[in-house]
Amino acid sequence: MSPSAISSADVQLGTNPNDLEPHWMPFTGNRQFKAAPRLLVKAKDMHYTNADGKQILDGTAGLWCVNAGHSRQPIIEAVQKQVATLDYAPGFQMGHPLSFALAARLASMLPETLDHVFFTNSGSEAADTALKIALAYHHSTGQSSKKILIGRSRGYHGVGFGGLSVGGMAPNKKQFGNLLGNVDHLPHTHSLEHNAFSRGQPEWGAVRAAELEELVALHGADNIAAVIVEPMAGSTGVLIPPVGYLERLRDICHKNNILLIFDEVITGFGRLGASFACERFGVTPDIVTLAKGLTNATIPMGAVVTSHEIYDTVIQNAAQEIELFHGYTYSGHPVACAAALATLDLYKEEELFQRAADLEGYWEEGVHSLKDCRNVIDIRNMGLVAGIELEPREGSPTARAFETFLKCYEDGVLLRTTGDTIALSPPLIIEQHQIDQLISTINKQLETVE
Ligand code: PXG
Ligand code: PLP
Repeated sequence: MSPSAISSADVQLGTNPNDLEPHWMPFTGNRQFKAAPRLLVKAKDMHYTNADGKQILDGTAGLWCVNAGHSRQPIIEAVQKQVATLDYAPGFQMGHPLSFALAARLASMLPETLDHVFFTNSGSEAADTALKIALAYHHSTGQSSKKILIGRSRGYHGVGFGGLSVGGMAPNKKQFGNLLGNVDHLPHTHSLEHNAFSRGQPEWGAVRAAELEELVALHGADNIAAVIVEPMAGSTGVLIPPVGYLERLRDICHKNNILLIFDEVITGFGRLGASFACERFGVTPDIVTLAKGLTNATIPMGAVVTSHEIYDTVIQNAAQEIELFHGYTYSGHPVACAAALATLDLYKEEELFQRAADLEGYWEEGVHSLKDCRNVIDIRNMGLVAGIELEPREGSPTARAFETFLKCYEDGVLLRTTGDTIALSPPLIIEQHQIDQLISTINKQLETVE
């Protein structure tokens, strides 16, 4: 078959193992996958269809991103219409109406002070952009010594050099050396000793925010540009912020003229039963990063939302015409903007953020019913997210969770695992009986994993 004859779901792969070889897959055991591939060919609402024609219940909203469920008609139509009307427009020194409409829409959804939007194509680009904006802001005020970026142990901010440097997931970093200088890390807040099987926010842990004062004492406030954290750490295995923790970070940043960045790539768009984590926790950062649920993952897109104070400072103090030397070919891509606008309409029309809040109690009962399952050492939840942590198997950490993932997949349910934690984050349209299916499948399969 000539390459031009190949089209998406019609491709018949797998008959020849070499078919899979050329694609270097991301964050995947390539050898393992290619020896026993798991190919998805279709999706609708809560389900994938795999290459064997089997229905798979999506317990992870793809990769935490398909919040309104799969292949939703209004988003499909918006994308089809846009691609046929204005496929692309240059974003540098030119514009098109949809990106302005989308920026205004996002600003109206976030806390009042967060009202200027810079578009990217992914969460990784959003993280790197946010860090660069923080540096540019201090540069604009003449405080160029403020260069240190502080992240957190176990944090995930994507895979660009900036996000990876402030990130704190060891396996993601160790192949790449020291990365950026001028970086330090807060400790994470996870503690089985104090917080195992907490429901919602754990009581213990605000004390870990006080470490920021230590870092300020160590480096000097004059040298620190920004602190970046996920309000709820997702990728590392669902760590819910302890009561008072985010407030304390906010307070210390205020006092020391350090910008606070919330990476809401996962927590945005209803995941925690509110539009954004900053709304749920009542803590407003200076910068928010978004991606994933922004377009329901139909078309890749990310965004950085900053306060008007940051925007005004960088814009008004610029000596040159172009105030910020940063941007991507596809920043504010018209098709992505159309997908995002249709997605935000759908969230609103179906009140999906409220739906996540309404389901939280049922979800919490469901996930905590797994407490006595084999090897379970912790369960954490909030909104429509849960982490189920397993005791690592001696000598082969992560194997237990991965085997559970494989078995559940065979049994018609898609999970995500990270280390020895099973992470659940279904589309917000999930029905109670589907929550029951998800929980009962995990319950059954956990008992079969040694
Ligand atoms: N920040 C946060 C908080 C994220 O969770 C990114 C940035 C990077 O976004 P992109 O779009 O560049 O991937 C993320 C992404 C998982 C998993 O299951 C998590 C992410 C992506 C893929 C898988 O652990 N988070
Ligand atoms: N590499 C080269 C050679 C380029 O010309 C460009 C953009 O013009 C890039 C990388 C950056 O690509 P993007 O703007 O899609 O991030």
